[in-house]
Amino acid sequence: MSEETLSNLLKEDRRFEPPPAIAENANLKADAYERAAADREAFWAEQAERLDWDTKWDRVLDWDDPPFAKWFVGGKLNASYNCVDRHVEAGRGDKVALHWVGEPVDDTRDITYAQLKDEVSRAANALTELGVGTGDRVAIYLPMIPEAVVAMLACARIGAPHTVVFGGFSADALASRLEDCQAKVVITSDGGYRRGAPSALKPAVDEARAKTASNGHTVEKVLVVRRTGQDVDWDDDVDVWWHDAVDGASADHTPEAFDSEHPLYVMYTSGTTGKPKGILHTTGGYLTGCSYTHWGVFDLKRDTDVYWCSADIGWVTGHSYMVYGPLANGATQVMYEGTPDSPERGRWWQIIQDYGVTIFYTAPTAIRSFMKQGREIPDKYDMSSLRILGSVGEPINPEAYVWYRHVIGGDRTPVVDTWWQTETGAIMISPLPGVTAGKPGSAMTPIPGVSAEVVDEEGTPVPNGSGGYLVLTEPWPSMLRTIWGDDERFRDTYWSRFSKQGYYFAGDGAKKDEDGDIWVLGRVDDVMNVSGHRLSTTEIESALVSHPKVAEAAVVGAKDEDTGQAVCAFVILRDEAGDGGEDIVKELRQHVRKEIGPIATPRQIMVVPELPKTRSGKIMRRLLRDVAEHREVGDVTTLADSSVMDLISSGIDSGK
Ligand code: 6R9
Repeated sequence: MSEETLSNLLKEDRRFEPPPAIAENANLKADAYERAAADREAFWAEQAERLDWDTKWDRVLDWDDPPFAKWFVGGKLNASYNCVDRHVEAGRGDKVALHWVGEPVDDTRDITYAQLKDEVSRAANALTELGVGTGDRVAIYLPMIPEAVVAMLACARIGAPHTVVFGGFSADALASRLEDCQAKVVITSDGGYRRGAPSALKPAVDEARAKTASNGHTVEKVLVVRRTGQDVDWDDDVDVWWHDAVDGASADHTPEAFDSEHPLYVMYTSGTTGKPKGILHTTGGYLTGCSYTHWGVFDLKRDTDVYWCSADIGWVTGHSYMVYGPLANGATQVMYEGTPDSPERGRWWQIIQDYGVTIFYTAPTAIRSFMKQGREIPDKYDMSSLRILGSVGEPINPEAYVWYRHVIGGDRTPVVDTWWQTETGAIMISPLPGVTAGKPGSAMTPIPGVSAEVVDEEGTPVPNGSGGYLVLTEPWPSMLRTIWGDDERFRDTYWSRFSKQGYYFAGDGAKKDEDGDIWVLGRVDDVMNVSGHRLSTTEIESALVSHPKVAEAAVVGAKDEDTGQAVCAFVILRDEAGDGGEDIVKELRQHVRKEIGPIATPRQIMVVPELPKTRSGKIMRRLLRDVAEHREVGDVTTLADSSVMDLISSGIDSGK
């Protein structure tokens, strides 16, 4: 990667020291880095002790047959027992596990650990009754209701790997996942609430089931939660109401201890290109990674913190940081069913105020949309309970970071910009709230126990101040074990690029600044080559977002006869900027020119009302590239809102 890359971002010189109160009492202090570096396996073994093991392991890591790792070999445990029962046995049964907030205002439930244990046990008994055995796959297609958590833990309890499919995915997307992992049972609901109105889910399951049947795969049972009360088609041979099967089941269930390497779940990555990959996570290492990072990176104080992760359960963040991490740690957390702006734009801040949330974890895309609405909205709420803020999913623009810290965190709160992936299972690169002086826009350094590098084409570490490919150089407990049913693709995708060194290739570009801190630039396929210069989409997006009229920006490289690729930008303006004025495009081109240099000047800037995003908030640049290169827009099935592309295309056609 050329030296010009990211010089703009690296000009960032704001630093935020950890607040003394957090630094003094931090769960992870600076010495953890040294201890982990001195003996990595001993450090991870120490973290695994956070869990309750039925049988202790006799070997920490088996890396005899890379890239197929085995962690805590010979150990046995039950993930559901670790997330639920052990807290009840320790006398904390009355502690709230979930403050569940429904989409309709005042539809709330507080669920204690004791209640959760009973419900998970009933569901485990019900699943067994329906014929689900150890190793059978169960698909979960539910809205953000407590039954989603219960279903996951019930599967884990009986050793049936779950695959949670995001409720916004289409019947086709569901069908391909059901087939790929040969799911025996699907757990769904009649529907869910979205922006005040019920929306159906069960019909998509019916359709997906018909589709898989025509391809020779049989889903045996569908367990249906009644959420909205809307009418559903019913097949007596297959469909079973949750309240019939679960409510009457016994709340006694003895969890069986499974091998540390027993499959826990398969999570399909949203896949910006190609067929979705079923990422396999197993039990002992994964739970160790989630528990350790949730405790260390968020500095969780079990008895006083109220934690809230806004991610959907159908995304890996919902798995690691709403279910397995926080529950293994006995945390009290908020779970919210709805969207941030329904029924009004302050809904999230209202929830933070009402529940006294102390740790809040969300995505840059959400932060930027709040920036766009203006600080008057959050300013109406008392959010003084917050002490730590987290960000995940994409690089956070320095402006968004500073706004988040300032407006939401009242300038008290460290912001942890956490880099990780579905594949890594848990946070890999992040500041530590009690140790690191945060730099807006940088994910900083690998956490203790993790070993990352930025390397060049040959796999050699680049010097400080240079860019390259982000790799993980040592195995870690929560690493993916394979791609479900496709070991070859697993090797090819992640381990062949730097096979000589045995590095895991994350698919992201990154840069080390002069201090050696890591700036993640985004997917390598989002890196453009303009006249032989490598330019990062993130760099130009950050420049655009630093303009006072711009709320959000997406940049793609479009084929160009002269320069190879040319920069095309799509921008959403801030509400107060109106239509931006006649010269808005010129003004923005000049701004980028000034911020980064002539080479980065966009050939084309399109002012648009929305950007196409996946449910996890990632901008689908592939679709924008189609628009920029005047092609027919490709597959939009993984978009959160598929009408967005029509909006964009029609705005452009009409010359706006
Ligand atoms: C957890 C999650 C993984 C990809 C990853 C990278 C991007 C995630 C980031 C980040 C910069 C961060 N990403 N966190 N980029 N800074 N803090 O998002 O998993 O959906 O698998 O996406 O997201 O490009 O490779 P997943």
